[in-house]
Amino acid sequence: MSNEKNMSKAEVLIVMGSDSDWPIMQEAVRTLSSFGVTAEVRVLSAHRTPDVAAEVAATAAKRGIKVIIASAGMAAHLAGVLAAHTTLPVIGVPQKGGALDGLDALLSMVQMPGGIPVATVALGKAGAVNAAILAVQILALSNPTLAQRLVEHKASIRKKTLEADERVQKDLPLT
Ligand code: RP5
Repeated sequence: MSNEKNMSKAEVLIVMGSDSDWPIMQEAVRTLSSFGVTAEVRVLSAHRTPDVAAEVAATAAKRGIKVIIASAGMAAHLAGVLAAHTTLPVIGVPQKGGALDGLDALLSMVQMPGGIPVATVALGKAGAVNAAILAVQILALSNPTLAQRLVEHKASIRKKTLEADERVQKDLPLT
């Protein structure tokens, strides 16, 4: 199912292999949104809907998409298949779950053969957030407003970490 209201101005396409990946991938949508970046979101599978996945990847650039984020679990071929059908950068988010709890997805995604890269990030929620930030970093190469928001984002993480350090110092020495 496509979300047509988001498709016209979306610069990032998020594809997931199943709607069971959606709770984690919502973190990517939220993170993009915090930078003011709109995403087109699709559930497409390298195995269950291979024809649609290939078509969506092959036509993404023409629709104005600049970065693709692909997430899947188990034998996670989705990011690689999308990358095979586009010259856009593809960021892969491996999902936890299954008998191997994500190790299968991580290796399936990260071990691409030479020539077809997938920029694979961490498993799960951290990966969904980092995929979104990496997508913003790519868009920011030609968008000074986004570049400035990334500077502010880094400053805010720095501030929060320094505050956490201060809180821990107040707890010491432990009795
Ligand atoms: C993958 O298989 C999906 O990306 C999901 O992470 C996993 C399980 O899918 P469901 O069986 O929950 O639909 O293709």
